[in-house]
Amino acid sequence: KHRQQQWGVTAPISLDLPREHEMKLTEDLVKTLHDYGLFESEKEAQKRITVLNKLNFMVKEFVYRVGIQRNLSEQQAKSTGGKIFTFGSYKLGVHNTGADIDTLCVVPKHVERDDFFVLMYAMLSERPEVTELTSVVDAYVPVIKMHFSGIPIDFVFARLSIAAVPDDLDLSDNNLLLGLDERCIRSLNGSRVTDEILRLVPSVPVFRLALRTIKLWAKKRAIYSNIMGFLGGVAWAMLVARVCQMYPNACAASIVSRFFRIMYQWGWPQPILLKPMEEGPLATRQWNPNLFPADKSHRMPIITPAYPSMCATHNVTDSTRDIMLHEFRRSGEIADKIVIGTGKWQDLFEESDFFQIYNHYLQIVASSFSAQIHLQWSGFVESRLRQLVSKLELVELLQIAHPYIRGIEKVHYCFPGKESWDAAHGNFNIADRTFAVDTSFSEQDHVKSISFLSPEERDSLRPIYTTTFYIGLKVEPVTDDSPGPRKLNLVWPTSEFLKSAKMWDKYDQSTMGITIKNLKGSMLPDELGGESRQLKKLQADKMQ
Ligand code: 3AT
Ligand code: MN
Ligand code: MN
Repeated sequence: KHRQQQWGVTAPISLDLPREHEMKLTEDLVKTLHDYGLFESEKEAQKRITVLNKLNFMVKEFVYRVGIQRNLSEQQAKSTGGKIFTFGSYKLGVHNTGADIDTLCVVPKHVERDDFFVLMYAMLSERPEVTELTSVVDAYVPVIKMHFSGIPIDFVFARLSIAAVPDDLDLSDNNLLLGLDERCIRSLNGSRVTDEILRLVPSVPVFRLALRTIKLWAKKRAIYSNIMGFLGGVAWAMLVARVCQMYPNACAASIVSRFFRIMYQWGWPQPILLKPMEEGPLATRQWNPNLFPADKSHRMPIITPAYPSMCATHNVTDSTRDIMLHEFRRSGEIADKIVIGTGKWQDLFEESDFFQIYNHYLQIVASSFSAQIHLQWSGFVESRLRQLVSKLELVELLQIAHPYIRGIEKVHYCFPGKESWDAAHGNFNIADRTFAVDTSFSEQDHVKSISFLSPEERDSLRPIYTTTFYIGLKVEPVTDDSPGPRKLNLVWPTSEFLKSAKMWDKYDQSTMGITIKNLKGSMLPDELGGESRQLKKLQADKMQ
């Protein structure tokens, strides 16, 4: 039976039901995703449910205890409720094994934000199941982070202006947002957006399978990262949801195979909307390119469906858009081959060759003298890289500035003095005392393994933490119109970037460092491809 309803802002492109070979392709796709180890075990799934039940119970206890503190009667305090909601990949039903559960704590008006970060935090710290408990109170969306029975949890908070939070509370009512703190609105909207996406797709199981595929693809192709100017989880979810709306009866294989061409041919910067934008009760502004110049500058606007609607992709730059369009086109061709049977799903998940394709890279190293400082400092530098990319885009003859989606984290054990200073400035030739940062290894394990030094020498070693980011530089090809030498002038963007990084209010030059170098591709560290590039070149030379 055909679904007659219109999903989204236009009529569907096709109401066709899946053909037999499309069903077969979908089966193959499921098998392939299993081969990549994407799905969690039944046991882990069960554990997540247990953990969420415990958290929900703790939230009620928390609301009750604050109620008693605020002089509510026993009876009143008990009846004020409180509950948790989930959002993110777990709620969408597309989480991989080991993924976090993004969890929202919703409380009635007598509970303050501080109570969450003090009393709830204390209650969690008393639980034997809770490890790695930290809080980030001053973030854009403040959060308590922890592992609960080994499951990573991001715990955010929203206080409503109602006296009680009943178990059947529905967060979709826009009026719930009235009179709330900005941070509470942002926290609520994580959950409201996820709920809306699920409500706006014709078939949730088809959507889930297609989204799992696209997420794996985007990670392999190194274009999954909101912070670096590509798309994050929510934006990819909205793109897949939009294609599902266009083909309400299609199976996952057909959604995936059409996804790439639709996104390549989309008339960007025309926005992707899952439904018409709503008017609402708040004074907060919504995305509107006709009113706000900043919104007009969005290159690939993808608009969240819950009021107040925002653009989830304001970080996209000219370079990252071009890179994504290139990937859409490339993968569209691969998908065609899969559909006609001359390719296989694995071809879609080929690793990005970022470290092979550019002749020049910028290497940005953030360093610190302690792990704790480094977490903040490298996070800050990472959040600033987009600004560097935007400035690079203005350099003459530079066509694309391509940021790699991840920083590479290392710890170096150095002798104090010159060696330490060098390391802090991005010069390490101490490979045998350098380690990739890995949570299963402690500093003690590292130092112990440096067995070629005497115990006294080992005692004097000091760790230097580094995170190294890369930006690939594509120079305009030589043409008749623009012949001649290609010399890029990167002085202005790089010096501006260093200056602005050092303007950070917590910057301290005695414990933190930052450097930028321009590297030839062949000079990349071996583990990133320097070696294989040299091999390739040797082979090429021999052939001639
Ligand atoms: P994973 O399966 O966890 O990798 P996910 O889509 O659940 O994928 P996250 O857990 O990172 O991704 O994020 C879930 C949601 O939390 C997405 C967004 O609504 C919100 N969120 C994440 N990071 C930030 C941030 N830095 N600022 C504001 N909101 C954020
Ligand atoms: Mn998550
Ligand atoms: Mn998270």
